[in-house]
Amino acid sequence: MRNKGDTIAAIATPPGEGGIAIVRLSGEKAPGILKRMFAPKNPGAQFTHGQMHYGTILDAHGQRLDEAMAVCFYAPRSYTREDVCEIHTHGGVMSRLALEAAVELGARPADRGEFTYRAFLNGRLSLSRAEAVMGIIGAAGEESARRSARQLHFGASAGIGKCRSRLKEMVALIDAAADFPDEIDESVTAQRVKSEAGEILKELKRLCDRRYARMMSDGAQVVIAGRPNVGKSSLMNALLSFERSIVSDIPGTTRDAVSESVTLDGLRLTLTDTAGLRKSDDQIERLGVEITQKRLDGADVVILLLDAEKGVTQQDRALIEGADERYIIAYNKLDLKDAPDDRYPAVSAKTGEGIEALLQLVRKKLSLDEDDEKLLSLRHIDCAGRAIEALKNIINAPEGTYLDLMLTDAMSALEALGEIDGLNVSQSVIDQIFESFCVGK
Ligand SMILES: Nc1nc2c(ncn2[C@@H]2O[C@H](COP(=O)(O)OP(=O)(O)OP(=O)(O)O)[C@@H](O)[C@H]2O)c(=O)[nH]1
Ligand SMILES: [Mg+2]
Repeated sequence: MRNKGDTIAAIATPPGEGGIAIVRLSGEKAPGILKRMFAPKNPGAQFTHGQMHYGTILDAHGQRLDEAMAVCFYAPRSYTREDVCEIHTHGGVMSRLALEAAVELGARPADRGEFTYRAFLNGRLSLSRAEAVMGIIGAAGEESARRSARQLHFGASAGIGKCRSRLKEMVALIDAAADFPDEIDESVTAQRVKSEAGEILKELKRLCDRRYARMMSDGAQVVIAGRPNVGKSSLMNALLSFERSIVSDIPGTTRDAVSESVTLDGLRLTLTDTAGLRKSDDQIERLGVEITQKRLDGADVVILLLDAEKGVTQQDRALIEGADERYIIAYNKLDLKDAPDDRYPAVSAKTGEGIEALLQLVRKKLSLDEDDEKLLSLRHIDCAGRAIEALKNIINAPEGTYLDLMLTDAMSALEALGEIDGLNVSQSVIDQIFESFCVGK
């Protein structure tokens, strides 16, 4: 990030046409620049904190550009804790002209995430809260937006906060044993430290769920598989409520993976219809089956479809044997024939019967329980992972290990967890985080 003494400016709204676009300035010179490029209708307007004014935007040479609204938020009561001014112009070209005027009058175009970076530097947001801002903006569906908003409000995770407190108590315990060697038995303390390390480690493991974090940021992968002609493409279309995949009664119709996004109870899913699984002499179909296999490996949930009319064939049995806990096995074509047994749920892609219940099973498999403490960001999971390694050293320390060594590991664990909120994080890590932001945030 460049000089933090500069006054920065950017368009904070998405590019393109829109009713309104917001040009935002932050820094010492912001109110002065605003006064030169915005003429309020009421010439005596004082630009009091948070009060919106109607007026005209002018370019750097005082030429009238457009009607607009403008507002000032004075330090420290602003997003960045600096003086912030916003000009609400019409969307499209006009916002760009207003930004150019601000730059000509002395503002510098903001880098990616620079407003939020300043909020972080000025102590308004911890690093994990700043990351939550990004999580909200780029959320894959309502569910992850809601959870990122909670992270913005409460910090990365209440669970991490508790682990940090427990680690601090552990450090105090070791310190006390070192200070009063005659009164406190070192081996008893070592045992207590080990058992506490075990408890904290268990809690951290619960909070670190990479699959959950990935699903929150990218959405979940749901793959429909089965042998040819069982109705995979028909099910795909039924789940999407439109004809995305080609359906025909010729086995081997789908030869490539066909994906589409849907939202299920606020969570974004990528649904993938695949080529039917069978041995084939056709080279293209064989390639299709290879692709299916890859998609199956990366799936969060697999719907393995069987044909109720044909019953479970030898080929189905092989597929069922390969199923793991991610699989939902279901009969299709319930309208033609009742399911041969009640081991698996049954649907009809044709009539829609059972589809709602199938979706609920998918939801259950994704196990988005109400555990709000789980970490959302892979960076946070990496930090917690380093704490876990340090705790393992304590737990596995041989009998008679000096408490000093345990202290070093406890301190490393504490430091690793502190990095989640930005304590002792290197500048390059911070830069990397804010560079993933968009300009104007
Ligand atoms: N009656 C009935 N027919 C269905 C149902 N689902 C699919 N079919 C029919 O079964 C045939 C195969 O359907 P597809 O959806 O193309 O099957 P698929 O599994 O995608 O087949 P491949 O792409 O070849 O692997 C078509 O003639 C569909 O109309 C259903 O629920 N009921
Ligand atoms: Mg198909």
